[in-house]
Amino acid sequence: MTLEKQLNELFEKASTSFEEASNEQYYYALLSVLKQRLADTSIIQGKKKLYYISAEFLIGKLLSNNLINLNLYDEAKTLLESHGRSLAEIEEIEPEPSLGNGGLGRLAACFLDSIATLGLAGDGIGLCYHFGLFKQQFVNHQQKEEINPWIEKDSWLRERDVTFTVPFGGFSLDSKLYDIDVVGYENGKNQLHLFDIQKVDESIVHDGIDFDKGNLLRNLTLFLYPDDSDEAGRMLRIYQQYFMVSNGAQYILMNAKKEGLDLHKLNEFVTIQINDTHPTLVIPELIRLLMLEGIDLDEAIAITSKTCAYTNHTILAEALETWPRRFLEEAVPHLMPIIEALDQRVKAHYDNPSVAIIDDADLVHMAHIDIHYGYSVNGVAAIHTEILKNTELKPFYQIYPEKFNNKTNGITFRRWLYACNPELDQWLNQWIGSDYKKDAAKLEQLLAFKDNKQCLDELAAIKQLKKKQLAQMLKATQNIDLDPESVFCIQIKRLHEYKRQQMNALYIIHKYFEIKAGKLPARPITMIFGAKAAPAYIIAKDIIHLILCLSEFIAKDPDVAPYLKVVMVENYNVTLAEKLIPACDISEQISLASKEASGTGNMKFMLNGAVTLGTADGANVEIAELVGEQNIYTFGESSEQVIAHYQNHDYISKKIYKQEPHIKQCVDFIVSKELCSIGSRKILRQLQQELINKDWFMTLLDLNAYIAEKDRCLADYEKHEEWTKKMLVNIAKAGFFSSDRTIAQYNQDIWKL
Ligand code: Z15
Repeated sequence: MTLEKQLNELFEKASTSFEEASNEQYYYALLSVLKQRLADTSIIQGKKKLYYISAEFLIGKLLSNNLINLNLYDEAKTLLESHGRSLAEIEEIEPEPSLGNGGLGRLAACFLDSIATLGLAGDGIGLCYHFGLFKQQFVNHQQKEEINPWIEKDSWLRERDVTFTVPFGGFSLDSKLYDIDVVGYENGKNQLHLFDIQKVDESIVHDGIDFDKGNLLRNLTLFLYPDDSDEAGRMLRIYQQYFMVSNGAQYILMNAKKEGLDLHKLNEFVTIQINDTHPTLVIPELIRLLMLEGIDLDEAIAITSKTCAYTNHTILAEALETWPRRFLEEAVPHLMPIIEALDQRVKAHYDNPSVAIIDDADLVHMAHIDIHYGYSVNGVAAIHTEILKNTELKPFYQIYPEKFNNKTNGITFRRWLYACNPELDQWLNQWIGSDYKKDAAKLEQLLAFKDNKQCLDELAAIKQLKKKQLAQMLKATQNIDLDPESVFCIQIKRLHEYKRQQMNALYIIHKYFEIKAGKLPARPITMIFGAKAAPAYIIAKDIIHLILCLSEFIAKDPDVAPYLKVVMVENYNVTLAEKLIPACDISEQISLASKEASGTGNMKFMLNGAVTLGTADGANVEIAELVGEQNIYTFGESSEQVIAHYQNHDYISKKIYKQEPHIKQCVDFIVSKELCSIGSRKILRQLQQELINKDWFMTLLDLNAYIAEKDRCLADYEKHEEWTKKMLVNIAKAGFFSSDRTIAQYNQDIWKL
């Protein structure tokens, strides 16, 4: 049956028509039709199955994604257009499930898309948070958090008839399972299993995102923890993590038994990928459950160790989870004998306190459990894996060199090209055909048209169009005025000191001084930010305050406003990223070298024809190797230099502040009376002092190099044709960053499905 016929039937039932139906009616009709099509899609089968366990799956809206993968996108588009509607306006009705914080959660979502697209049997296991990552509002130039509900009566969730009992110290909780179908691009489907508790009480939330954290029975799955690369050492988080993995492990064993598999050979039929340390307790839990099946401790440990593999996503000390032993004793006392047994085995083998599971301070190191009792440890970009092997996890690498491997991250082109930039997709189809959709490496064929004037003109025109579309959208939704003729520099990512949004803010202050002094840029510059700060991360919130104050201050200065504009979009999320990325000229990837494990926004920008301005960090390094130095702007100290500064304690920001008058001038402007009259003197002072006296992530170290390279980049932007060539080369070389490639490598080296 055609989409048209199915929608028509639904509209008739609701006494409406293609002409009269509201966008809402269109959305829910499409949802219902697609859910049926998904239900009719066959589940991918295989002898061995992957379970990707993750506390976060930042799936974003699913309407366009599912239309594309079910091969209904063109049909839907044409149908809607014939009735004067657009997919974009109907998609606005869909709430975004923000079930993740940032890169790690979005990566998990891209991976599910690629796993299904490659026809691999692999399900996600996570939690059904009732409120996704908070909604961000700006009030008085400051971030305010609001709840972010997404579950409606009709949604992509499918209620399953599956429940497990999860034991905790002193009580137990029954679970309820919801599934979301994950359909591959022109392939069968897998599932994302999201576990919930039976009775969630949404009413206990009051005043922003505060709630009674003591009432576990009612609030376990209420919220996603709003921290990214930052540990929130709260008790509730342990309960969430154990609830997730116990349900996951019980689900895996239930299926294994249903299929009559030999549990002694579980590793031949099942592999579990542990996404960062958050699901680590699956290891002792699986051991416990295998023992309940009559398997002895030694064998249960051996089976589990051959089944579980671990991905590390960060070297930031504050993100490497450790739990005080007494927390675990309280929450999951039944796991403690197993964790202790695991620890004793390590201590019996290795006389090295740095690889212990339980350290002298009685802290339990989650990553250490994963590395000793998993069969693979991978980093997420080449440089990151090297740092793990040579620095962060060196003692482990010496014990288990064979376990360590790199899997450079990737992104799904279905969402980050076809869905968000259909114009660019069309252009690609015209110049190189559509083979690249199944084999991203084919994008390199574009290089043949590097000197083709028409090809370049069309590319430049698409960028211009996407900038205009963004301007219209931001005007309509946030009353922001953008000049599409200006150059768009975009930095969108979680707010964190190591990502150095504050360095970008200092560049803005530098430009402000230049313009004031009569040194005008060749064309107006628009600096666009989007970022949420963890609610408890004070400095991050202070940086947001600075950016919002600068934005207003510059807009009000008639000398400067025509040349410089600072925009911070409210509530940056996946949906906004899909609009911002295609409109970007310069992609800001300016983290302190060694600190950004990979980054994935950098890949999305490149694929959409932005040129990277970045440090030699994470996947930027691999982007630079691919595109060549002509087509990227790199600056700043290397990861080796930065690591040496930390080891030698020889970075002292105050020294730079005192020695470099221009840097001092920029830093001191943070507390100028102009800015303090717009914002809070106390907050701005606090931030300025932080930069002078601590600056843990070395903002001042690279500021001069950043200013010089950004200015060179902006000057090159004026060489129109050369710039468009750079855009083309970036697109042509982006094929490597398809998550289809990443997943093929995970499968070949780790999962062997
Ligand atoms: C997170 O988003 C990332 C790492 C973490 O340890 C946590 Cl808790 C959250 C990010 C990295 O910062 C980023 O560099 C990487 O691209 C992403 O994970 C996916 O690997």
